[in-house]
Parts: sequence; structure tokens; C-alpha cells
Amino acid sequence: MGTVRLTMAQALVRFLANQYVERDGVEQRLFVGCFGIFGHGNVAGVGQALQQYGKELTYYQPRNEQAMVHAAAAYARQKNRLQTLACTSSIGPGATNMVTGAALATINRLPVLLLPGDVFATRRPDPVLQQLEAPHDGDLSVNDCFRAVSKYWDRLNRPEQLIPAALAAMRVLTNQAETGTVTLALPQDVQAEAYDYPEEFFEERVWHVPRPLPDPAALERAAALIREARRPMIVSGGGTIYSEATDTLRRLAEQTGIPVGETQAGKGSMPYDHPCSLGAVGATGTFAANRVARDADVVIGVGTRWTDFTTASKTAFQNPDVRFVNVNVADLDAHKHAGVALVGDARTTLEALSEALSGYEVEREYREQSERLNREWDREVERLYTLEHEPLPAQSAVIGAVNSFSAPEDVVVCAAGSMPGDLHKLWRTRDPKGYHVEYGYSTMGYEIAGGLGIKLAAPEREVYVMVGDGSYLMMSSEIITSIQEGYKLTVVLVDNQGFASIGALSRSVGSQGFGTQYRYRKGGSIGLDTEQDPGEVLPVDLATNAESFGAHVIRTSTVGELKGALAEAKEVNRTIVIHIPVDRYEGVPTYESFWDVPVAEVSEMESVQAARKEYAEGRQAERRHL
Ligand SMILES: Cc1ncc(C[n+]2csc(CCOP(=O)(O)OP(=O)(O)O)c2C)c(N)n1
Ligand SMILES: [Mg+2]
Repeated sequence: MGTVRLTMAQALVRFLANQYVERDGVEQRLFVGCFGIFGHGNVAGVGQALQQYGKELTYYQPRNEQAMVHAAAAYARQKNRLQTLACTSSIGPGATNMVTGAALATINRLPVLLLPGDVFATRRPDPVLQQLEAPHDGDLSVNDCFRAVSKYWDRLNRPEQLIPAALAAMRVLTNQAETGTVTLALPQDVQAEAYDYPEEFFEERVWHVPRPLPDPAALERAAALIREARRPMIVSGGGTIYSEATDTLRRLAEQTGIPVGETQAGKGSMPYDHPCSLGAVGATGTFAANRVARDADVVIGVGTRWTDFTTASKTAFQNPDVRFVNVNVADLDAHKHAGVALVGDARTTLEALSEALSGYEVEREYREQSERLNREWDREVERLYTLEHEPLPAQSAVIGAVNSFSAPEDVVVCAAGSMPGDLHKLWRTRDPKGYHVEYGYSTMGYEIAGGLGIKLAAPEREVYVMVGDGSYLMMSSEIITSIQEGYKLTVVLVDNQGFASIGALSRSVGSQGFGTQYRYRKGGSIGLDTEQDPGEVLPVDLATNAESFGAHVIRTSTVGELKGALAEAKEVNRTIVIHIPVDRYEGVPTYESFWDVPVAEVSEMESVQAARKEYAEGRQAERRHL
């Protein structure tokens, strides 16, 4: 075969356009496009290549590099990790703006390909604009920041290095256990340098995503353990959804009567009204799931990495004899909590487990308890959905209005603040892809950018972005991109004048909401929740801000008006922002759970001393699952 003379950037773009992924016989393109913001570090390299090969790989113009990585990660999540976008940036600040997005994607195990520009490989004009100079290390650049947050990292100092690096990158991106951020740092001179690439490199290449089965002996051990169980429970995580195992999971639950709790990423594994569904588990869990978890004797984790929110900081499972079985494609997670490790794909493993458990069923009383808890919990949801709080509405009623209005297949998206916990507890999920709360990294600013990625992935679904005022202020600029590209979002901007979630957390650690209100400085402090006479509220008008971006804005002040606005929004075909103020203190309770946030061990403040005492008591329930 011959060769073709291309710049490294041209070769990279052509290569990306020819990568495919296959699972269950369905083949799709791995990269549906490339986000990029140009500067001297990529304009003449990847920028030029994207222009030249615009028909092969679509270019999208975002406003912020962090946001474009969020959008790519959200896209990948909506597509069950089988498709994604690349992200190109200039060198320096454009590159490091992507570090947060990179961490988010790696922590959530979502494939994204980052292509930060880098300083000259030849080092001839050093130091170039935005170059970090390290006196002790000639090969260091700001892009080394990405090493910690990437699953594969490489710097391509020669154009031919692209060949092994690109192949390694694809292997990692498409490996369901390994996937996350892949960073290929591209020195700006090398991007523009030509090389005779072998034609084979550009042929269509299919990356197969297998559905591996666990070791049969491990499966036998797991089945034997479960057969002995009287109070088994399943905790379903994001892996169930990525593997498209939700039907299999539901059938297993029906066959055995084992009830299911859900993590944030796993919410939607079961329809909310299924009798085996206990809803959210852990620190932001329902009383239904948390009561069952407390006494469970065997806990079957499926596609979960057991974060502290899921385990309520290791206080959720109090049965002294509790044992774990972990179904996970990642060895790391399968071995957590000294569990029987079923390293494999969630769907095929649950199918195998169903078979191995044939004839096994929990006792009728236990099944009935789950059904009863499911119904009791839904009554609590209804109570919170219909709270008529005045003068400002309760956030739970805002969530209720959006949930009741939205269609089952619509998607709700959120990431940080008080809403993720409330949504985890209260959102009635009716479709496995209808709930998208990024809670691996819980990144303020993900909401709107993530919503854009979801809408790009699923234009047929309405996307409801639930965003707090704090998150909105951190990053709302992708509203503009959504309008530019015609990807409509319905943004519900829930305004409580600051950080309500951290305000509540601060009060619980004895600190009176220090630094969490958006108010003028007064008497030396900024907005303590306990102050009789706090500083005035700031004159910020977020609705007008959204209007200035070109969004269709509706200002509401009651839940009734919100309902009207949602109906109006449905008829509008560009991005809408519905602004609604909510009461800062009318929160959703926690239900029999704990979260470990250490309180100062010594303090002059009595409130801190009291909080420390309570903390020390709460911590006593923490366990080691060895
Ligand atoms: C980028 C980032 N910075 C800080 C935090 C810590 N944090 C979590 S929630 C929150 C406040 C969020 O405020 P807002 O969006 O208004 O939601 P609210 O808490 O008022 O519901 C902060 C500061 C975070 N999760 N992400
Ligand atoms: Mg807020």
C-alpha cells in the first residue's frame, strides 16, 4: 500500500473520521464531530485540518473549553459510551480550561478525546506565548496537568508518533472498563508538519465492544451466596444503563423478588413505580432503599463504584454479616467491599446470574415489604411535589412541576447544588435515559453545557436543564451555542440567591452558612444565615442575562406560573430559560442517612463544638467491609 503526505493534524482528523464502534451488531461512528476553540496553538494545525476535512468530521464552535468537554462527556453518557466528540484547544489557558472537564469524564468513566495544543517540539522560539518554563524540566508543559486526569496521555513530538498514539487512544476510549479522558497533547509545530502516512492508517476501523462474562467459578460462588440470603438487595449503578441491562435487571428482580436501589448514575435502572424499585440509595436516598439497605444480608452491586454518597459514607449497610457481590466490567470496582467479584458486562452477567438463581425467590413477606415501601415512598414524593410554600415556592414543588409536565422519554439534567440530592430522591424516572445527574464530579457549570451534549445526542427528546443560580453564574455561555446550532434546551433556573446546599451543609457543621449568600458585605461579613440584619441582596438579574444571550426567557414566581411557562416552552423552538425564585430553606429532608464531612475538632465557636459532637456520634456507624 502507498502513503499519503499529510500534516499530522490532517492525518489525525482523517483518522478520527474513520473510526467506528460496534456492539450487539450495531456499527456507528465513534466521533460525531469535534468541538474547538482556536488560538495560535491549534489554528494552523487541527483548525486547518478541520476546515479541509469539514465534510468528514463536523466542527462545533463552543464558548468555553471546559464547557465543550462537558458537552462531549454528556453526549457520550447519553450514547451509553459508544460515541463521543473530540475537543481541540490552543495551548496554555485554552488547554488548562479543559482539565476540569477531563477529570469529570475520567471520574464518570465517559470517553472524551482531548487535543490540547502544546509548545514547540523543536523548542526553537521558546518561550512562546503562554508557555510555562520549568527550570528543572525541559519537557514539562501545562499539559502535564492532564496526566492525573486521563486514562491515556501522550505528547506527539514527531508526526509519525500519531500512528501508535491514535491506536492506543481508540483502544482506551472504547474499552468499557478503562474508558475516560484520552489526552493527546499536540505541539503546535508538529501539528503542521507533513509526513508520509501509510494509507492503511486511514481505512475504516471498527472497535468491537464485547460483553464479557465473569469467571464461572466466581459466578457459582455468587449464586451460592445469594441463595443463602434472606434479605438480599441490588444496588444498581451507571454500568447497568451503559450496558443496556435495565430490562435484564427488571426481570431478575421480578424473578427473585430482590429489591433494587439506585445510585445517581444508575437512576432510571428501574421504572420508579415498579414494585421492586426502592429508588435512590445512600446519603441522598429514600427511606425505602435506606431501610432495606440497613438490614440487607447480601448486597449485589451492579455497575457501581460505591462512592460515599451511595454507601452513606459506609453507614448504609449495618447488618453485621453483610456480604457483597459486585458485577462490574472494571476489576477495580468488582473487588470493592471484599465482594465476590463478577468481572463482566452487566447485561450478560445478570442473564447468567438469573439462570444460576433459577428457582430462588425471597420470602413473600420480604417482597411485600418492598412493594409497601415503594408505595409509601411515592406518597412522600407526592407530598413534597405539592408543597404550597409561600411566599417563595419550595424547590421540591418546582421539581414536581417539571417532572409532571415532562414526557417519560424527556431528559432532566443537573450536576451540583441542592438539586441533585432532591432529584435523586424525588424524580420519577420512567425511561433509563431520562435522568442525567452528573454526580461523579458534581461540577457546577456542567448543567447547560451537559444539556447541549444530551440534545446533540438525542434531538428527539426535550432536555430540561435544572440549574441553580450559583451554577448558572459559573457557566451559562453554552446557551449561545445551543441557539447557534438549533439545539433547544429548556433551562429551569432555580434562584435562591446563592449556595443553598453549602449553606445548609455549613449550618450542619456549625458555621452559619458562612460565605454562601449572594449579598453585599455588611459589618465585615458576607451573608451569614443567622444574621438578623444581613447585607442587601445583590442587584443581579439572571433572567435578563439569559435574554442577552438570545434565549427566550419567561419570568415566573409561583409553581402555577411555572406550569404555564413549561407549556409555553414546549411551543418555542429555541432555547428557553424559565426563571423561578425558590425558598432557600425549604429543603427536602434526608432519610435515615449520614454523610461524612469532618467537623473542626477544636473551636472557640459553640455551634462548631455541638456539631462536632453530633458528627462524632454519626461516624460511629461507619463500617469497614472487609
Ligand atoms: C465547580 C464547583 N465549585 C464548587 C463546588 C462546591 N459546591 C457544591 S454545590 C455549591 C453551590 C451551588 O449553588 P447553586 O447552583 O446556586 O445551587 P444551590 O446550592 O443553591 O441549590 C458549591 C459551591 C462544586 N460542586 N463545583
Ligand atoms: Mg442557589
